[in-house]
Amino acid sequence: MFSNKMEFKETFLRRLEMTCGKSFAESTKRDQYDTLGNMIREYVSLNWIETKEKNRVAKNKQVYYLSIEFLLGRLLRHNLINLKIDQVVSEGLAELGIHLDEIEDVEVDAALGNGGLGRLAACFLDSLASLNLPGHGCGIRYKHGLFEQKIVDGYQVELPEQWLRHGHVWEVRKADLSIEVPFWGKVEVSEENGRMIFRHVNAEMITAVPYDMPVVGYETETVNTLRLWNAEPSPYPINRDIMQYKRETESVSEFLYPDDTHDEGKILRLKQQYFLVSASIRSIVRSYRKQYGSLVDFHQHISIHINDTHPVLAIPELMRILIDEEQLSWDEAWHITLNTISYTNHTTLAEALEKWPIRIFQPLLPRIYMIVNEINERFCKNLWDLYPGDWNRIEEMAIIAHDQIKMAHLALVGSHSVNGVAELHTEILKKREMKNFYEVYPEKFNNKTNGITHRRWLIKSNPKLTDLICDAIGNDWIHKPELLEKLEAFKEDSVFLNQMFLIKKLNKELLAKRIQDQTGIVVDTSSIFDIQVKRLHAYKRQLLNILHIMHLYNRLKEDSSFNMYPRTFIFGAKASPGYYYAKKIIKLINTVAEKVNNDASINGKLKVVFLENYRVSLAEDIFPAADVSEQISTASKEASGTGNMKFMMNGALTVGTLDGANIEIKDRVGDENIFIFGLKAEEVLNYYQHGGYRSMEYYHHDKRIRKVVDQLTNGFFEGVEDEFEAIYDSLLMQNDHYFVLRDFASYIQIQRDVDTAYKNQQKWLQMSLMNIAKSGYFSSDRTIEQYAKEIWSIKPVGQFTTS
Ligand code: 26V
Repeated sequence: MFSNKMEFKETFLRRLEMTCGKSFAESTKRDQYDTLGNMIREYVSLNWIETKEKNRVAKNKQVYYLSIEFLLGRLLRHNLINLKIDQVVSEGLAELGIHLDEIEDVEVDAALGNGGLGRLAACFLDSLASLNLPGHGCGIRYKHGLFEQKIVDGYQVELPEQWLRHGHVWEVRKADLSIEVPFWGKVEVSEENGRMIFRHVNAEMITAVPYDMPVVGYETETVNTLRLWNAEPSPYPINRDIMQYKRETESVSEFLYPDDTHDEGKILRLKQQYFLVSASIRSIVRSYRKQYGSLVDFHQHISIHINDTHPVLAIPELMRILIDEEQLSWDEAWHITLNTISYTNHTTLAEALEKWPIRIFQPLLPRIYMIVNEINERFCKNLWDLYPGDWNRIEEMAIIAHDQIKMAHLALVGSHSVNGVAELHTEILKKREMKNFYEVYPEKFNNKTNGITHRRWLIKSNPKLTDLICDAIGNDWIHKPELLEKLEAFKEDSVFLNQMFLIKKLNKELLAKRIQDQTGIVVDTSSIFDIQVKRLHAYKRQLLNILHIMHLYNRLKEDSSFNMYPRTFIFGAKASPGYYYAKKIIKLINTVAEKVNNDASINGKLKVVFLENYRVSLAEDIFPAADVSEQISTASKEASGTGNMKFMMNGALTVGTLDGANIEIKDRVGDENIFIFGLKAEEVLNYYQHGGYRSMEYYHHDKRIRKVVDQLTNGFFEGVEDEFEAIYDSLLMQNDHYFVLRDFASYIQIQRDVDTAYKNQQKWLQMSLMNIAKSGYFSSDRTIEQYAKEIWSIKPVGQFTTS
């Protein structure tokens, strides 16, 4: 299509006129973006076709990653980089007087996810393609992604997100590949030639229309597919009001669920889950049948991974196809299903474990319910053989109990592999949360510590640091990120360290400008940029951070000689719309910011910034500018965390608890290059089990704590005396479930250590360097290689015929 700058410019100008029907002079930034996006998508289409063809001919085993979320962010620059044409394009555009940055800003993030789980899925797609692995994503094409957040008077306000308003250049609608997904109705059972026949009758159909997006690997010819399903009215006849039917149908792919905290609309969530699963599995089976005919060797050519329990109905759906359509026996079908499906657990929080009341499940999915019931009965029978008479254990482990279906139990029973997302998390699953299951199926459990794609989170987001690294150690690390270790050789190189410092400073200036544009707050770029960005949740303890800031403010006010290095605390976080407590924390952060930022007497030593609408594209500007990374969850609660890895890779130092992947970061950088504080997981879990914690005692015995806690309600924040009662109560009346006061003193101390360390610039830069050098392990390429080898048994696609 184009192989140099000249050709690019010619093609671009011609296409612009053709597609927009305007001259270049008349064209808008959006016209230019659309033209470029369409060009790039077409540019990859040959390799896209060839990747499919190659996999088919070589009969490669393929993996399908089923996920209710894919938090992709923007794709233009990402694709340009992976195709290695970013330079040709940006130079070509520059000669036409166009800045690629400005065109990039036209693109709205594809925000089809809430946080870590969805972003992980997006990083995995990038690694699969970049490692030439045959792996595809299956998800839902939500009309509205995660809500847009505005801060009004310190409060979160949610607006519906509209990423499809101007269309989406990266997708291709494939209406001819649509699938009809049945809901409601009845199952008629009959017997024919000694075989039970199940017929799902009077079902209401929803049409699932696939939209495919190319997933381009870095410097490879592999182009995998992300297939997102759109819910549309079916052409099948229905017996009710057509308008109502249309509305209900379309609502299935209308909104991404921001959480499960509300009962209302739960049925819609279950519909979404079956819609995703049924459409995905049936389209996989359809193309499999076309190639192989029978399904008896399905598991040898196909792996289906379920990202958390949301797609767990893949298990009964595959059973249904194998039994009802393929006429296999239960045992044959079970063998194939078990060997096809693998499952990742992403949380141990009880409130996040999915359960469905039978009264909702059975009428909506009658045939699927029958199969789940059969799986449960057979499983309970096995348990009875293993633990005769142990009713309690069987009741606890059953898939269906007390009129509820437990999705995690179904996943554990129906898949051959169950993994946690960091070492500690996997140990907690094995020893505590899923102990009973581990006893029955020890061979299923394994760990796959999360990772992040260094292509987006270093190469794309921090080009200056990338260039510096390449100048120092060459380019090999891009394909083998563990080679970043070579940077260790520069530990005593003051020229190199100084360049690191200058790059950090430039990145901080860029962020400072953004902060000023967005909030009007002027921040000092020579202060420490101390950042906590992640979903707002009590267990992540943004509260600990903001109470500590209040403490620092108190110190500065009380004692004019109190010596602290100037610090800018930056927050970004969305709270679930129904999560009252989380919203109060946002208001508290903004209230503290207001007070501190406007108090001239502290000489700008402290600044507090809340950046609204935290999302992937904003994150890309934040991580490169961070000095300190806040990873302060209550130990045992954060399954892994992945923001921690993004900060580390950009040279920020972690202030963290021994939780999730923080532990593995510490193991790699060493105690001297990280700031660890607080209770350990074992201690937290013991408190939960045996009691013994009284938050009130910490309040009474530590006057620093007493002061900040009292300030929540004593009029210290003028005009909002009642605002923070719920927070006050959680700390004192409800005994501080997340141990904020318990860890407070230790947090103050570690933050003093940070202050001291930062004052020694050379030392700080060395620590920062060590973090970058050891971050290669946390590339999702390593994670995906482990999944490919140890769970999926898939191998890279061979060389292309055209190359
Ligand atoms: C979901 C919900 C929904 C109901 C309200 C409370 C609540 C709390 C937590 C969750 C988390 C759902 C699963 C999830 O997103 N887990 C995250 O997965 C990341 C990728 O593995 C991991 O890095 C994070 O530590 C983990 O929280």
